[in-house]
Amino acid sequence: MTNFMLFPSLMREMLPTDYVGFTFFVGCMAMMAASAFFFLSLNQFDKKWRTSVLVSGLITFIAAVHYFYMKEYWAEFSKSPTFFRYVDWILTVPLMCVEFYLILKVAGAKQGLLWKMIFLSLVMLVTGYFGEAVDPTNAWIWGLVSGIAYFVIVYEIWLGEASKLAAAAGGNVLAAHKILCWFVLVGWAIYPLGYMLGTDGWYTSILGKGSVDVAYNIADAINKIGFGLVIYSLAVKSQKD
Ligand SMILES: *C/C=C(C)/C=C/C=C(C)/C=C/C1=C(C)CCCC1(C)C
Repeated sequence: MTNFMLFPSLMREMLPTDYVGFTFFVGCMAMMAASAFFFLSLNQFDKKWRTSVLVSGLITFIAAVHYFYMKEYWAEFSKSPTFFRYVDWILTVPLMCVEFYLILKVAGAKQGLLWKMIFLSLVMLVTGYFGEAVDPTNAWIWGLVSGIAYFVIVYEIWLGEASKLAAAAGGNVLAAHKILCWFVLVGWAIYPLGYMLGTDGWYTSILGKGSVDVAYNIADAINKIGFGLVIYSLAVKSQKD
């Protein structure tokens, strides 16, 4: 029989100690609020910046919908919604690459840079999914490959072509690019940490086990909403001068 129960979270008591469930709920509300904020602000921007702010809103909106499903999945099964998690990332991380590309376009960024970043992020995420969901006995190997792709992304934006374009653009774009670089270096580093807390590997004896979902939920809130706000304030500043 088909299960028509849309809101498992309403069918049972939420325990005050359910920190994972709590962060799923708060994450869902925060993503919805951020999306409303970005979408409703669109009218104040001219064409050049509207697309960037629109993409910020799409990122948090896609996440809001996935968080809605993830919080219900958690309420129903008390298991990590790994599938929804990675579908969300596969859609939103390439959109973050689009954001980098859009703000660097003023300095002459080529589409090749965009595809390179998207390719690297897909390698990072697909190998991560294999480590968590398909072949967890080799989690550390998949995590290592994923981590290498992550470092190439970090290199590309901090020292590679993207950083040179940002330097050439100067001004507000350079300042915003720098902040986004810190998001990728520090904010994104929470994800591999969460991965190591949630999978078994040589690192388990050092780190122990923890809630992969709490780590991912905190990281998503910082990275998706914070990243979007950096773009938003870049658009506000650039419009003034
Ligand atoms: C909005 C979602 C974002 C910004 C997700 C980012 C995800 C990562 C940077 C994930 C990275 C991983 C590694 C570097 C190694 C272990 C496997 C992953 C996929 C968790």
